[in-house]
Amino acid sequence: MAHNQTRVAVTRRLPSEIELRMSELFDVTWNEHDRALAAEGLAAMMANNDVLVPTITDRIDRRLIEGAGAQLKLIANFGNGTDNIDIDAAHERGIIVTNTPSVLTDDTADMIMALILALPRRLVEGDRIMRQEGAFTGWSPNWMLGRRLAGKKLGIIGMGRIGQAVARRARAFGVEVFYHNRSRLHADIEASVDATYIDNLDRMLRSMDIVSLNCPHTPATYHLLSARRLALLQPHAIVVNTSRGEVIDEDALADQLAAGKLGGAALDVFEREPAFNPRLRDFDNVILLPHMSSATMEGRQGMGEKVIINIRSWADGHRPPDRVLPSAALD
Ligand code: 8YV
Repeated sequence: MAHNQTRVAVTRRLPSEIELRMSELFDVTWNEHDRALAAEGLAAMMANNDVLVPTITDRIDRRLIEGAGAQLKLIANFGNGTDNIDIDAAHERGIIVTNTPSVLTDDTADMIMALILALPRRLVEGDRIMRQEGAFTGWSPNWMLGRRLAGKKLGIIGMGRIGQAVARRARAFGVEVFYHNRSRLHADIEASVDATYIDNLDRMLRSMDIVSLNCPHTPATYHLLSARRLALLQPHAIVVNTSRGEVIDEDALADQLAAGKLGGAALDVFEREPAFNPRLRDFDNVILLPHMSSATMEGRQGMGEKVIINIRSWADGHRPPDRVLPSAALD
């Protein structure tokens, strides 16, 4: 199929350079209003386009996939995680699904490191104080004491690209790194990230000062940090979640914080996004971010370029480079 005959529907506005290039290459339908589409809007886009470019705000479930026009052959997700798409249903219908890996690894790892620094050093709390007229009355020895990072133990859950990038950064700050993963890393990679594998998640949780969630959301990782597991953490431990809200039982986390049994939490993702448990606003030892860990101009540009490359390869009759297979969706 000639590229400019490929009909592509894009569910959200993208960086302008990417939109321009896509308009040159393909016959594109845009969502001009840039508001998340309801199921009917998505169904309309899937009824007569060859390619759908969704984002995390679009739930492409089995019903939508089964109701799609026969011409829909590619779902080129603008995003790394694909838990918004029913990969099995797409596979059964012969629809290829692709994602945008690697281009947001460094940005996400930088944000995780920023949160690992910000929470124990009370960065956001300090800023909040300065914005309140008269709240800062002058220095004193016991003012705003936090906790030192060097020498602490970080437990990374999910040691893929992002987990490894976090490990490298944390080592530079003198942090001892441990990880839990479905399978142990190859010895060379493990040595290069200087991290110790712990096969039993419960055992790892009991001894960490910081826990970072870097695994995808799958049926196997839903509520991986359950009430029972959160209770295994040390009372000073902090939890950083930039993966998916569903990986933590958010209500149990709020209970644990309210009971003073946790050192704190830094959350960029939420179980019922964009909604979240409002009790989380009450705690000074919680940092809340609006799903922005990968939000850099360079990252979004890279994601857009990946989407274009995936569509072009498919339109040329090649296998798109970033295919997501049903088995990989369970990783
Ligand atoms: C993206 C993300 O911005 O790529 C991911 O998996 O979580 C985000 O950082 C979002 O998914 C875009 O669709």
